Amino acid sequence: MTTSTQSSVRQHLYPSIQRLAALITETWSQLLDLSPYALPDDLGYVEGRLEGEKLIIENQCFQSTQFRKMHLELAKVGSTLDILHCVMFPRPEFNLPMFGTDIVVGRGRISAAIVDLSPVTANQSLPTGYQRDLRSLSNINFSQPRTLPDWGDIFSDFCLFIQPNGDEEEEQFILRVRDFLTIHCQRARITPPSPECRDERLAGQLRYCLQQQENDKTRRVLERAFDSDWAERYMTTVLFDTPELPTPGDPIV
Ligand code: BLA
Repeated sequence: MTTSTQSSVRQHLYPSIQRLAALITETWSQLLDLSPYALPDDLGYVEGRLEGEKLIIENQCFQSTQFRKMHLELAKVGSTLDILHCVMFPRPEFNLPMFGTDIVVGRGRISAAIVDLSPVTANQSLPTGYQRDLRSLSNINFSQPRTLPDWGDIFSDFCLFIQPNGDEEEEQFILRVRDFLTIHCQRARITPPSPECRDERLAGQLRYCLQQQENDKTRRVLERAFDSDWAERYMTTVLFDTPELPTPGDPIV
């Protein structure tokens, strides 16, 4: 399978978004056993209009042994807004956190850049191996940290949320996402299934998705380009669909 097809939207996006998108799909295909994940038929590639400007959304979606769904979304709103959104939903049989990253570019510069490995256990802490790996990363000081909104208490203590200041900080952010993603894929490969805690992890994933659905800024962009029913359906079926019980055909253990 190929993950490198140049999409129509991709080459028109802000350069750091293009770079991070390529890095994510390369890392996935190098470190995980990818197979396709089907999105609802009409939601893979979508176009809407936002106050006269065209909104184009392009989705790439995979699954693997450890992940139910790995989603990379690239969106362009006319010439005003470029967005990269990525979430990896683990199969709940594995003791793995949620990986999430989002870059929002407005008026030619990044306004929000966030990356996290977010816990889904009842005690809301990351597995000890993750904590060790994340703690061993070098310290980077970004000049403009941002404050998380109230719903952001799903994120871990390692969450990085900034407005990068200049090319150098954008590059540092991309390298930090690469660090988080590499740690995640490598940990996932050596994590054996432990099905006894799956319900607890499912509850944690559900909480993560419900709180992400509270992000009014995302919802508003989608509502203006489409309508509120469409935005609701998109947020609950594509961006943050709540996990289901596995069916007998699922490729696990
Ligand atoms: C912020 N997300 C935003 C903003 C916009 C979007 C316009 C405001 C930018 C700013 O505050 O500077 C829009 N993001 C979108 C849209 C999509 C998207 C339309 O992904 C998809 C179609 N958001 C995520 C993920 C995380 C996330 C995975 O999708 C984190 C892992 C976080 N986005 C996030 C946070 C904010 C944000 C924390 C700031 C919210 C706030 O300050 O209230």
